[in-house]
Amino acid sequence: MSDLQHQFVKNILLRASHGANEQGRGFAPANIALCKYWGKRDQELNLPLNSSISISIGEKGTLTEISRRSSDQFFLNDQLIDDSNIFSKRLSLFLDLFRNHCRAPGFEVRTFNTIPTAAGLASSASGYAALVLALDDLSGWQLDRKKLSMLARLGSGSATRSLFSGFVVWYAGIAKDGMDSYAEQLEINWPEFKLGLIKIEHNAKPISSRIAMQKTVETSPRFNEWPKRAASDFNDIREAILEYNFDKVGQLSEENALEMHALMNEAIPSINYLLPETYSQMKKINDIRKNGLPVYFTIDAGPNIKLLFQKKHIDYVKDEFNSIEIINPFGD
Ligand code: 2P0
Repeated sequence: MSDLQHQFVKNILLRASHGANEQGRGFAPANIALCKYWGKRDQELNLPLNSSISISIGEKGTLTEISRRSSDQFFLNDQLIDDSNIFSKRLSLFLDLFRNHCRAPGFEVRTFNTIPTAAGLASSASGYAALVLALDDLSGWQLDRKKLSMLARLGSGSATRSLFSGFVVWYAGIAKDGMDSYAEQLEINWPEFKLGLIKIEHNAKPISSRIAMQKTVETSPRFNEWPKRAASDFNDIREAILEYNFDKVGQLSEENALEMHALMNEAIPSINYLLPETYSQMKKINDIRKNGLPVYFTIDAGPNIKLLFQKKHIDYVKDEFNSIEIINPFGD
């Protein structure tokens, strides 16, 4: 990891408390962006070009336990991960930032994903968020969630938002040192707001989201339009959430996702995560809406669809989408 990243961590930990537990534990939920993060203004500090908004998915996420060891050992759902694995390498590099601060040459990290494997949800967001919570517990730093969100950001941008439940905003910030780019929760309780995961069968991702994001920034001819568009979506979606305006949240979120995918398609070479089945489900959702039922979708860097709907329509949604997995971000 770079000097810049080490300095950033040092700044965050400057006034942290010090304790030492045998083991640290943390849980963080996965999150789904309604206003997408797509593009970085700084790759080392993972600073985004635009602010984003997400919804955390309740109890589905990652639980992580961490202990000090002489060298690194990582387990995923009780399976030892080979240290040549890309997941291990990225984790080791991230932990390099904390070895001195935690007085540990190595760490044993045990990660358990409670995200349904069939849901096709990325686990890096909840993974890095749970990890910084576990590190904080191990070392007794007692950092607030805002600071922890900034540490998680160094692992993965979307992890910034996984330190909170419910609706979460991640401010892009403008400072070069990244100290104004953090997440916070919107004080909203909206049990009517439901999500449904529609899994589309597929093999491996054609390209990682990190690379796809960068390629879009570098080669998509219209990418210069995105920061302004995303800034306006961010304000409008946040306002719609604060007004509990479901249709506005749904409409704007769907359009925001479609624009992100359009920009990826226009990259050179073109990037397309969507499969024929994704398009037919999108059409189905559109048709249902034309018939008067307010259902919307969002899609991330993969072919799966996340349906946005209201509790009062749950029976209809379950009938229409047989294998849908219902998520209750605010409980039942
Ligand atoms: C998001 N995605 O806002 C967007 C929408 C995917 C589509 O953030 O390079 O794994 O680690 O900061 O967070 C996925 O990208 O990228 C992502 P890095 P990340 O959720």
